[in-house]
Amino acid sequence: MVDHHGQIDNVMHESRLFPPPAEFSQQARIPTREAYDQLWQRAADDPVKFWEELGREELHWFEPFTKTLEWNEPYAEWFVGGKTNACYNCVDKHVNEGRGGRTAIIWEGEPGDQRTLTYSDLLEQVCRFANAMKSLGIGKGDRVSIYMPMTPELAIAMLACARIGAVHSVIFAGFSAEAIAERNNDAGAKAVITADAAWRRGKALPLKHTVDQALVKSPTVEHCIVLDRVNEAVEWKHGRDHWWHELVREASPECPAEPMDSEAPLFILYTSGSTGKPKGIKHTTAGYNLYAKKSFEWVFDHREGDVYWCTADCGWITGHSYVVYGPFSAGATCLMYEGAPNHPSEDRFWDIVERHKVTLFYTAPTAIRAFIKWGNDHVQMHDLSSLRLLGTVGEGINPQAWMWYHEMIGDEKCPIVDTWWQTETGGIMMSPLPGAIATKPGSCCVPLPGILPVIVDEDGDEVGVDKGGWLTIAHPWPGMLRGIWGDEDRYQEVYWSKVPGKYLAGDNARRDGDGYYWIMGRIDDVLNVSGHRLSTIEIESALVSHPEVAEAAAVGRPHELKGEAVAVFVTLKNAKPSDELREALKQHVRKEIGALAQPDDIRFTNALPKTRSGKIMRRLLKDIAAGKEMVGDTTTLEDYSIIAHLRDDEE
Ligand code: 6R9
Repeated sequence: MVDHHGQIDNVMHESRLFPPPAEFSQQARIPTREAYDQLWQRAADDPVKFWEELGREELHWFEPFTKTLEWNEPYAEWFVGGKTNACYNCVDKHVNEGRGGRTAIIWEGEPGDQRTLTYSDLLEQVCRFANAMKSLGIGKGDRVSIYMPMTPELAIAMLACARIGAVHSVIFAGFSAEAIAERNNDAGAKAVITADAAWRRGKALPLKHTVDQALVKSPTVEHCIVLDRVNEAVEWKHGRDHWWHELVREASPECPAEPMDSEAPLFILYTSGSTGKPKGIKHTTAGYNLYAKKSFEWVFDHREGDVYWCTADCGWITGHSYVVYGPFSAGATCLMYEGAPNHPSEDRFWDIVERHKVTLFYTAPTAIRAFIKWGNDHVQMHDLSSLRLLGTVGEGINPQAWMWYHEMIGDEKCPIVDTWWQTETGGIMMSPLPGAIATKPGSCCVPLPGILPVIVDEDGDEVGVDKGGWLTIAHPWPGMLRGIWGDEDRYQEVYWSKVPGKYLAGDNARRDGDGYYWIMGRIDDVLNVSGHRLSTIEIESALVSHPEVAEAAAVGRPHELKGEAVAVFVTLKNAKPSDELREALKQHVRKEIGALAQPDDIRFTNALPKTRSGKIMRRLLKDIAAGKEMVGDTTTLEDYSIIAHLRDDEE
């Protein structure tokens, strides 16, 4: 029985079950629990054969592969010997098979401007831009940073790189010049693609200006291509800078896709780990492409006629796999929106859903919490009856927010897919299959076919039902990362050293008696702020680079909208604590990393609590930041008086 009035908001005790709506299941790709069980079991019995068949059927091959998997732990090669092209699979395939007239992108700019591109239009624009890059000498294997607003050109730039075999590295357009330079240098980028500016809540963010500052410190970058989005005045370095529109005007609309080795790098995407330096997660061509396509089809149950909207920015993995590579490979019609959800008012998303008759909607819990706060009126003034499926990603969704999404947005008739995955996994690993799996609010439910999760203890032994432990994956899968750009050791160490033979995800999880998975947060010092991964050490490094800061510790604390907020504890060299300094430090972190890492709270203290061996006691700081009266184990604390002092310094 479904209990709509359960009071529980604690995922440890959540037991409500929401079966898939019958009308949804009837038409679904995977229509029953039995069908899912059979498919999953068949894949689990022989994962290599399972992926071999899909690999042959689902991708276009210039040359067929000769071996499905070459596994030398921790190095996987999928579809060895084959040649394919991710851009071809996303675009040409549809045009060549008679689907060129289908809408690929429905785009809405923040000021309200709109564009629609068919798959044929997309092909032409991708080819022109690919030729434009070639004319600058950019080709196979070159790295290209992309720092752009959510415009069709962002997707076009990614696809054009894939087409010519260049490796893209998309940098979210909120990152600072420092962060861009760090990524350019780590990847050895040859070019940067950007725009004059981006619209954000009616203001123009000067992207080109930020890139100019980064390029002073990016010696490998030879070219900067600039999209004229906002018509802002920009500085220009002749020879280095090129207008997008001028390049494509002269470029030919024909550009055959480059046959790429299955394992040729497709992109690098930087994400935070538990050290100060961001990791360049490397994904390759065929396996990633296949996994993005199949997971998209399974999880969103996509079919012709759907209007699919994933609200993620292409600066994150969700934008790579579920704005670009997954949906385009599946021939979907994708909505892309450039701006903020509350511009010009808090109903912007629902206005878009109504006007474009969106059927599949995928967003993040942090957005859902904002919608709840803004109030139901903004939702109720719109007709959302086109929706047939809702999804979430980026962090756990608490059952209360889940219920609001289910009732207020889904009108109790849309399955909710709570999708667990990571930059490293390439695609969704666990999620309810919407036609087959009854959902539980707060649970990401079950693994996708071909995915074998195992929860283990610190000795690597599998734990029992309802016992928390480390989430690992027991068998390689095509979408898995292939390494960290330029850092083999770190790849081995982070993901493969603690639990031999299994991929260590970095999350805690438990599996309940029905076989449902519940994600219980990170095992490392990675924060999840509004669904974005931040490294505590990265924030600390930024703080200590300020001349007045002696030492800093960053921790997460619960936050109503962001999920986690950044709280930092700072000891100063000579300066006296002041509100001005507090503000200056916030701005400093913003400059060093970007607005998303700006601390919410800064507390000044004479000393940080440390163990006798000198480790900062983060757990204790976490409790203090969260305002908890009782703090956990302090027996190893070196100087107990510090705690009293830290508590006194409430803001
Ligand atoms: C896709 C993405 C990955 C980390 C991951 C986990 C958290 C993501 C989640 C979730 C609970 C979900 N996470 N989805 N936690 N339920 N449905 O977000 O990639 O930015 O690399 O973050 O996000 O902690 O390990 P990424």
